[in-house]
Amino acid sequence: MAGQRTQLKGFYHAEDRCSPGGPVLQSLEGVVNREALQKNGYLIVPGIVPAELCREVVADIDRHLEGYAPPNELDYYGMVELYHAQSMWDVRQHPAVHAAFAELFDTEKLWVSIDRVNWKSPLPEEERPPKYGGFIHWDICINQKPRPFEVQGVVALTDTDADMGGFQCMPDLYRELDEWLWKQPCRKAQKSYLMPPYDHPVVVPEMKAGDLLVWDSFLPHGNGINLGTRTRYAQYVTMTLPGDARLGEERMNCWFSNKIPSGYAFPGDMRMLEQKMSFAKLTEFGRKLLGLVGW
Ligand SMILES: O=C(O)CCC(=O)C(=O)O
Repeated sequence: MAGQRTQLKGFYHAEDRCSPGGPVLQSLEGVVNREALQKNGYLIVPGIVPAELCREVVADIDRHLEGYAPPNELDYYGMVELYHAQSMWDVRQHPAVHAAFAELFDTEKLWVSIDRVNWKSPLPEEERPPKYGGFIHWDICINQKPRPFEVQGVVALTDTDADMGGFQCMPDLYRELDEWLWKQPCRKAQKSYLMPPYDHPVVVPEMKAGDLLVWDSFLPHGNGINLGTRTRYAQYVTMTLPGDARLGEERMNCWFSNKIPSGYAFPGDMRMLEQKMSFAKLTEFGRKLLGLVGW
């Protein structure tokens, strides 16, 4: 295992914002801060996705949303039903993104999630102050013992200040989760959404374009309301250990037919725009990350 990690510890192109002289190669060692993940429930890997690639995803989101804003798509959460743009697959198969997750999982043998993007425009003046402060939830059953190692991730595609409705979370509650669960009236039927007023402080990390934020699925999290002046653009990306052959086939189908991934969370786009497009090109590496070929 150790040998495998050393091999993976390669390098990634840090963005020119880090080095004004142009892109440089930087080691991932020490950049993936496992301690932060343990302590706060999340970590940020700075500048891991190149600026050009972020701009391409932003352009694809804008194209997808052109002339279209039905309430079910541009909802309160900002989720956009776009899954298969080439640019999005290029983020998923970007070697540095994989290297970051490989550091966390201690193995390069991973599958990448097929997930959507986020677009959240500033709240119109007439709707301010907002009635809500965004949402906080969990996507998994938090009563599991022992806790499985599951992480989720989001890439900021543009600079995202703390007032722009981006990722928000409760590190204090993450640290006290066991005690807190114990005090709940019915631990088995624990609701996955927390309702305000909250008992724990909400932390909103600022992110720069190209930053990857990875959080432990046991961290209560969500996103906020955009009270800034710029739109939030983000792409969700995470990795997991490979699943079985049936799941591999389902994923292949999803990619090949530009379908929505299975699961209650993904309603899909009513216009079926993606289904009319050809499937995204995968690198050899991307084929492994999809599960089309073995590692
Ligand atoms: O928009 C975000 O950064 C958080 C999204 C979220 O809550 C989720 O993916 O479960």
